[in-house]
Amino acid sequence: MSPAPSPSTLITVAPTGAETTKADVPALPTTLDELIETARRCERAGAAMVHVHIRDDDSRPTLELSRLAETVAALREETTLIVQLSTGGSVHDPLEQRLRVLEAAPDSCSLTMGTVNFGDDVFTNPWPFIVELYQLSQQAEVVPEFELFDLGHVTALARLLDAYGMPFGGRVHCDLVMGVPGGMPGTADALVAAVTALPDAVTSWSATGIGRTALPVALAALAKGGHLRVGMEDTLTLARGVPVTHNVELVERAAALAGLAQRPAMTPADARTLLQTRAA
Ligand code: KMH
Ligand code: ZN
Repeated sequence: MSPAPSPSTLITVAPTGAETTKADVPALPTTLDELIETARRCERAGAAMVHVHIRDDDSRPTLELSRLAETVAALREETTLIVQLSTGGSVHDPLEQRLRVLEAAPDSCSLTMGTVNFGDDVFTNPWPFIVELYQLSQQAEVVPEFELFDLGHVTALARLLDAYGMPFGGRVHCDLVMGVPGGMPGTADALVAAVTALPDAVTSWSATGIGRTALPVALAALAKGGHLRVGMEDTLTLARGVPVTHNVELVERAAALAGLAQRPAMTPADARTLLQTRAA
């Protein structure tokens, strides 16, 4: 069962990710200054939440806690966006470090509902890790966004909620991550199948399509009443041979599509109400 369509669209921007190198894509925001500049522009263009991966001084993915805390503080200072830290990190990050991300006190955290092949790598999310991370999020009053890369992850979400109760805030928000080589395809058919299978407890969902599945997934999500996640973590071209030069281009396109669907971009304040994040 899917929740009723909301009258406006939550746009999440995922500006950096952990997979693309700065050397390959210089437009990727990897420093704190670049991230803040990106977040501010994306907020003005219609984003309400930012999904954050950070990099070290050599632009390599890191989960260093002091840097994460500094990033959360800077984003809070400079924007009103909901700050969501990735607990997925990179495929090379140890589970113990991924569990500690919540110590940086974000508003929200990603929480992937199962292991998935990830191109040539494996994105590891064993059940005991999922349970521990979920319970930590409940204790820390951090709202999880359940990342669903495959139909089996939808079933795992139902199992988690049945066994361990509702998230902090009492809402259940998830994100369909589609088109990862190894996960569900980025097609309208797959999106409908996943949305139809969502547990009744789900109160809102978004979708993101990797690479060239970005547009079909966004259009299908809007048609089904869902929200959108866009950004250079997921998509590096606007069209064949047309590189994204700034994350704001993807947010502007998402906001335009949401407007056409007559479900305009949601403000960060409305998104906080939707997700019931902890009061500042
Ligand atoms: N970088 C991927 C291995 C998340 O942020 O939680 C995992 C990922 C999901 O990006
Ligand atoms: Zn991520």
